[in-house]
Amino acid sequence: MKYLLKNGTVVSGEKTEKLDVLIEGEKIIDVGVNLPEEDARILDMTGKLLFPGFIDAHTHFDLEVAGTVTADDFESGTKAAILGGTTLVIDYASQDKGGGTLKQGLDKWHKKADQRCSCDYAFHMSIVEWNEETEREIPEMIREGITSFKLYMTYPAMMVNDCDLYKIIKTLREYDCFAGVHCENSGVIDALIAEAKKAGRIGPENHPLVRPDDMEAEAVHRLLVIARQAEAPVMIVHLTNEKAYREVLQAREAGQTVYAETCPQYLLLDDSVYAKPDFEGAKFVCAPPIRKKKDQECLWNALSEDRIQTVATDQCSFTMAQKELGKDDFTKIPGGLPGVETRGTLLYTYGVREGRITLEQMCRLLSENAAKLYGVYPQKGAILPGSDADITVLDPQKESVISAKTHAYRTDYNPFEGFSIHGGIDQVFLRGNLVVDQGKLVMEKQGKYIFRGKKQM
Ligand code: DUC
Ligand code: ZN
Repeated sequence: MKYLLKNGTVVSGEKTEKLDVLIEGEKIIDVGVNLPEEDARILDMTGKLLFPGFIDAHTHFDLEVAGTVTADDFESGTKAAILGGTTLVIDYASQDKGGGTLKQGLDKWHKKADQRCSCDYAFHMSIVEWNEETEREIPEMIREGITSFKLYMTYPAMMVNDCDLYKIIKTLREYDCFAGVHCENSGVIDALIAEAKKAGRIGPENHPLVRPDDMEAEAVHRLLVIARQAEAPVMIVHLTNEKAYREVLQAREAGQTVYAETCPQYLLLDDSVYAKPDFEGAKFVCAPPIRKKKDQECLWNALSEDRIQTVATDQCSFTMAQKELGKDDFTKIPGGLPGVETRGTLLYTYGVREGRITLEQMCRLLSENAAKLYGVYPQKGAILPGSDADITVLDPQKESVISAKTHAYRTDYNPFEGFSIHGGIDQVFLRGNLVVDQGKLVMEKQGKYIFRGKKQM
C-alpha cells in the first residue's frame, strides 16, 4: 500500500515543519514539500501533528507480581499502547532466580508476546542472578536483539547485591551495553515495613512512608559510585524525586554517563493520592511511590532542560480485585499502574500545551531518545526516508476526559481518571499499515519483534 500524507506538521527532535510524507510498503520513502501525488492514497493531514511512532521503553505485560499476574497481557496491553500512539514497546523479560538462564527467560517472554501484539515489541533482559554462565550468555543476548538490561536494588526475588551490581555493569560496558536500574534501598525499606506492621499500620497510606525519597536517592547515589568505579554508563529508570535527581546531576558533573527516565505518574500525581478513603489509595501503589508536588516541579524542569532523556510508563496494571490482595496488609498490594494508553496525550496536554516543554522535546522524550538509547534509530524514532513507516498523527483540536469507562486496559480504574486531555491520537501507522483510524483500532496484531542494536547516544 502507498500513502501520501499531505500538509501535516512533521515533528522531529530538532524541528517542526509542514511536510508531506510518502509511505510505500513498510517504509517511509520520501519526506518533502509538495510531493507529487502519483498513485498513492492521499490523506489530508492539515492541522495535524505527525510524530515518529512513540516508543515506551518500560512496560510490564503478563508479569507475575505478588502472587498474581498483571491484568494486561501483550494482547490488551499493546492494543492500549497503539491506541495511545505507541508503535514500539520494550518490555522487561526476566531470568528466573534459582538457576534460570537468560535464554530461558527470553524464550518465556517470546511465548508471552508472539502473535499477540498490536504494536511492535522488543525486550530488555532483567538479570537477577550473576554467575559465569550468565556472563557467557551476554553475547548471545546481543545476537538475539537484547542490548539493554535491568537490575533491581530492591525486591528480594530479583535484587542483586553491590558486588554483582559492579560486576554486571562493568561486563555490560565491555560489550557497549548498559543496564537500567531500579534504585531503592531494600534493607531500610524492610526495616520501615517492619516498624509499620509492628505499630499496626496496615493501610495503603503507609506505602509512601516505607519507601521514602531518601531511600531512592541513597540507592541512586550508591549505584552511581559503583558505576564510577566500573567506568560504566547506567540508566536510572522511573526517577521520581528531587533528591535522587540531584545525585544524577552530581555524577554527570563529575563526568559520568547517566541516563534518566521518568513517568507520567511522577509528573502529574502527588502523594495525596494515598490519603484517599476506602482503600482507594491502593490504586496508586507502585514502586517507587508517587512523590510530592515539589518533586513534580523538579522533574518538569529537568525535562525542559533536557536533563531527563525519556518519559516511559512502567505500565504494570492490576484490577481493584487484585489490589485487594493487600486489603489487610499494604505490602501485599500488587504494585503498579496502567499508563501506556495516555502517555502521549498527557505529555502533550500538560507538557506542550502548558508551555513546560516544546513539541521537539516531546518528540525526543517519547520517541527519538528511546530509539537512540535502545539501538533502533533511525529505523524507529524518526520520520525520514528509509525509516519504518511508524507515524502517530495527533489532532490538537480533539478534547476528551480520561475514564476507565472508555479506556482499553483490562483494569476497572484509571489512575488519571477525570484528567482533561487536549489533543487526540487520530491515526497510527505501524510499518505502513494504518492500524488506528479516527481513534479506533482497525487492524489488530500486526506487531513484530524488533531486534535492537547498540546505543547511539
Ligand atoms: N514497580 C512497580 O510498581 N511495579 C512493577 C515493577 C516496579 O518496578
Ligand atoms: Zn518497572
